[in-house]
This record gives sequence, C-alpha cells and structure tokens, in this order.
Amino acid sequence: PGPVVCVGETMAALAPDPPGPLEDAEELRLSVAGAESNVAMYLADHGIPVSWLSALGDDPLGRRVRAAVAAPGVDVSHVRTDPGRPTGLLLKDPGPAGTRVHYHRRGSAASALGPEVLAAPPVRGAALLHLTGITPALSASCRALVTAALAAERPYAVSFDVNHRAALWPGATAPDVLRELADRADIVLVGLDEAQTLWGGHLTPGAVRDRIPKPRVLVVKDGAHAATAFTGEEAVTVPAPRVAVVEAVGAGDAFAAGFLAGLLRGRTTTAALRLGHLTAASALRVTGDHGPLPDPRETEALLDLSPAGWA
Ligand code: KDG
Repeated sequence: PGPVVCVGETMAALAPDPPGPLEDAEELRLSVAGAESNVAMYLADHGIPVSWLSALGDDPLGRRVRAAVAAPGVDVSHVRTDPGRPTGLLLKDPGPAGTRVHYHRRGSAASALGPEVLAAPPVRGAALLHLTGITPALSASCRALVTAALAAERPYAVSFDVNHRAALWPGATAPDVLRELADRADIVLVGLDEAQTLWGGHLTPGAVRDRIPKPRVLVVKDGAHAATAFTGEEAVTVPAPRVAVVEAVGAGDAFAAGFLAGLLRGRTTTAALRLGHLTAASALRVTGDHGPLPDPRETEALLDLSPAGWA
C-alpha cells in the first residue's frame, strides 16, 4: 500500500487516576490525545507506512507527544516545533454521565498550522491524506489547511472523519461546514449518533448518505451495533463484535485506521469493515486511546469467516 499522511493536532492529556471527578482528583495520569495521530499509530501497527504532520510546542509535553506518536513506527520527522506557542492540553473529567473533556488548546502550536503544511515532503507521493472535522474548528488557518487539502485537483485521495467536537464549534456553524467538507472527500467516516446531532432527526444510514452523496466511500458507524459502507450503488453492513468495553475514547480513530488499512490492502468492503471493528476493539479494551492489536493470524482468520461465523 502507498504511504498515508495524517494531519492534525495532538495534545497532552491528563486524566484522574483512579477515574473520578477532576475537581476531587489527587493524582492525574499523563497520556497523549489526538484523533489523527491515533489513526496514524494504528495504521503503523497494521504495517502501513504513515507520517503524521502537525506542530508542537518547544516544551516537555511536546517532546512527550512526539515520542509517543513515533513509538509504533509513525514518521514524525516533519512535525514542526514552534518556539513561540505551547503544546495543547486536554483534561478528562470522568463523571456518572460519561467523561467530559476540557481543552486548553487555543493559541497552541498546532492551531497555527495552515495550508503550507501541504508542501511538506511526505505529502508528495502520498496515496492518502487523512483529516478530521476537528482541524477546521481550531483556527482560521487550520480551516484554510483543510479546505486546501480538499481542493478539487489533488494528487492524493482524502479520507475525512467527521469527528464533531461540539465544544470547539461556536454557534450553529458545525453542521454546514462539516457537511460541505465531508462531501469533498473521497472516503468519509461518521457516527450515526454524530450525524443525528449534526443534521437532525432519527436519520438512517441511508439518509446520511443522501446528505453526503459525493464521496466514493461513506461509512456510517452505529456504535456497538454495526457499520455500513456505501460505495457506488452498494451498501454493505457488518455487525460489530461484542466487546467488554473499558473506555470508548479512541475507538472511532481505531476503526478508521482498520478500515483504511483494509482498503489500502485491496481487501473487500466487508473485510475492511471487519478490520475496522477489530481495530476499534483494541481501543475499547484499554483506558488510553491506543491499545495492542490482536495477533495478525487471529485477525486474518476472523476476516475470512463466513457472514454467519462472524456475527
Ligand atoms: O478521537 C479521540 C480524540 O477525541 C481525542 O484523542 C482528543 O483529538 C482529540 C480531540 O480534539 O478531541
């Protein structure tokens, strides 16, 4: 498979350990959090050559993030170090209704990224550029970067995970901006619940496709139930395997990486969706965003099962 380039911000993350309300926490665990670098790390785990493009502060957290993303084999050699801006920070606040996140990322090094990122050497020769709907919410220059990456004439395919983060979007701007950007990509991933929040009502996966008709591939993920891929005239639904969930953060990114790895390897749509689910399970089984993949032989055996054997 050709090389992939993932572009976006990654922050340091602090979470109460043990999990509980942040305001009562005595100890915090330090990890890293970034949707696009999560995808890059899981792609590297799958043996796909991948670079991550971003910017980090010239600070200890920036060095921590760089090392963590590089560890599974992601090329981070073109990540910019910005001497004048800090690395972004995310605080997790686990509560009975789920985990809330608090961002400290305004004015971060990555928020100053712009279209010049697309001149970086890894973009030349890339088969696929992976972006998310987080980046256009970070700053005007970041939005210009995403718009430029989705220009009509482009030498690479673009995958776009909608990744709606309500806390980053002022007013009611997200639904139109994210729909328009998604519709210019080649491969789009979106959660069904996310699509319903953005575009209203009890949408079916088919109704989501009506709103995002142009991409060659659209994947609508229905959480723990199933994922449906629309390709041309075809719609393929693959149920999700049952998983004992420890924490769901990062599972969407893992799914994206597994699905994209499947497509890049020329697998069938069904096998790519299965690889998405199996990679998501690796994230669901751990508290951090990045958990270990199962043995590749075990994975291959699951990809080859008959539909009746799979679900
Ligand atoms: O997809 C997981 C991400 O949400 C998390 O790691 C942090 O990228 C992140 C964000 O901006 O919310």
